[in-house]
Amino acid sequence: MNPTQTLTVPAEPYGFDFNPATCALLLIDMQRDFLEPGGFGELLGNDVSQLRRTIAPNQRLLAGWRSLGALVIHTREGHRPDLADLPDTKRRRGRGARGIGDPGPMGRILVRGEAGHDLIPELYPMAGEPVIDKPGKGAFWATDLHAILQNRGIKQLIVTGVTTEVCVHTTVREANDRGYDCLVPSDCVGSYFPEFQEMGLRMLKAQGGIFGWVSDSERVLSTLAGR
Ligand code: C5J
Repeated sequence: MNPTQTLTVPAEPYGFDFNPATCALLLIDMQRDFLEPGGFGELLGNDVSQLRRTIAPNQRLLAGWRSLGALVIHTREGHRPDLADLPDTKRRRGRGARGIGDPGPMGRILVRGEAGHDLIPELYPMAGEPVIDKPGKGAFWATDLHAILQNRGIKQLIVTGVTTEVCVHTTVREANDRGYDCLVPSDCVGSYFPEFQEMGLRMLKAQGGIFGWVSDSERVLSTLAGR
């Protein structure tokens, strides 16, 4: 990687200038319980195909990013097995028959170490790629993500994953307040709800990019290929 090379990805509301040496690809919560048929997400009545359409674009983007030798970071939402890091408010929220820590289709729901908590095999981390275990929706809250990014000299993030309006949005907002520029490729983020997908993306880039930029995986990969 050329540490001085600035690339520009066509994006909305305007081109996103970045340098892969100081930009990380951050994949949010591509976990089996959210994406796989038979997981917790589907048990709640959600249509997992809305999230699964993000797998192939993420695979292509991840392969392109890895080929540069640029930083890749993965996150997982979940809790300690004793649930000591689970706020009572989050445990009670939803009033569903089954909640966090209860037995689910792929082990205890959103508990670290359980099968459903793991990342999907299609996007599994490679050796050396940090995996951030986060108890909240945002990837900065109660994690060492900011320290890792600072230590690596990262100034910008390409944020992908699920779900658009929850953990992706919360993370982009947290990143924005900490001084990172964020680009979100629209085909690499997914929501169970099409209307939230659309509005979530519109909110990110509104008002001149109030939280960041929106593009897509093809435009990012074409920019990398033409460098
Ligand atoms: C994520 C959620 N990852 N929707 N979690 O967005 O609860």
